[in-house]
Amino acid sequence: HQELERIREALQYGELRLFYQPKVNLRTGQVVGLEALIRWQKDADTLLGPQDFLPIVEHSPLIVDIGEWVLRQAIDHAMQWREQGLDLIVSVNIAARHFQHPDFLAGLQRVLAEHPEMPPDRLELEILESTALDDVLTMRALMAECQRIGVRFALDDFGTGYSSLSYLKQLPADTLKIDRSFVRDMLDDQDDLALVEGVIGLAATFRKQVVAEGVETPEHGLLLMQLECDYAQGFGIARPMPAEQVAEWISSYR
Ligand code: G
Ligand code: G
Ligand code: NA
Repeated sequence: HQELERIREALQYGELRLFYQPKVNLRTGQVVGLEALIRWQKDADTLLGPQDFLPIVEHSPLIVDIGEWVLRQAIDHAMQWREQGLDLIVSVNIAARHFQHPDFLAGLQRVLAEHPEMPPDRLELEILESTALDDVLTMRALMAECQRIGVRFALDDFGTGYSSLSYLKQLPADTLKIDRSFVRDMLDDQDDLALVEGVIGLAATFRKQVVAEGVETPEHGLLLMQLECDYAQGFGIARPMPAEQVAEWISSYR
């Protein structure tokens, strides 16, 4: 497939880049971490988002190569920020096919071994709630093996899958990320508000941290604070930015 070959070249020629979106603690206002978001700089004026090219590679082995590149690049950036005195958790989105690949754990260990100064607990892997529910027993075992080396897990787009309470109890996730569609509409829609409140309550019950995604306005932030949500991420705080802008953005925040 020609498109797939073109994306393989993009990886080889260094056209893939990571942008980062900050995550802030709603109680302290501190920047606690960043989510790595992949982009394809196809030419000087064309920056493609993940939805423009990841679906093409999602079912090909190339997703594993891209996934390992993302992990390595994100850890490189995290190390650069650490050298500047910034202790941040870097979150990386992991595709289902990459996570379920038999070599995932070995690949993760290899990347971490290349960076012995990187504390594994400063790396968080985001997997979709729907992926985690695919085969709960297998996923639980995979997550537990990764946690044994110290990395954290977040369940992404939480609320869009069908997590039963018993599944949630079985999955060793550290963090729930409330899907941005619920956060976006919670000010106008009682059902979405109830869902946001419900996920925050679930997180408290299961002693997990909770992040609201898609926080676009101060009103969203204020309500989330009142609901005692731990963390927020969204355009209202910052848009995803190139790695080179992160340190300066953090120093000017607040
Ligand atoms: O950055 P943007 O909002 O366009 O991202 C859209 C979706 O693509 C998000 O749901 C995000 O989880 C996913 N995504 C972004 N970067 C990566 C990545 O490096 N790997 C994988 N597998 N998914 C990503
Ligand atoms: O959960 P997921 O990894 O899909 O979320 C990351 C994606 O969401 C990125 O593509 C990012 O650009 C997008 N995003 C981040 N904050 C906001 C926001 O406040 N509003 C909207 N509409 N999209 C956002
Ligand atoms: Na994500």
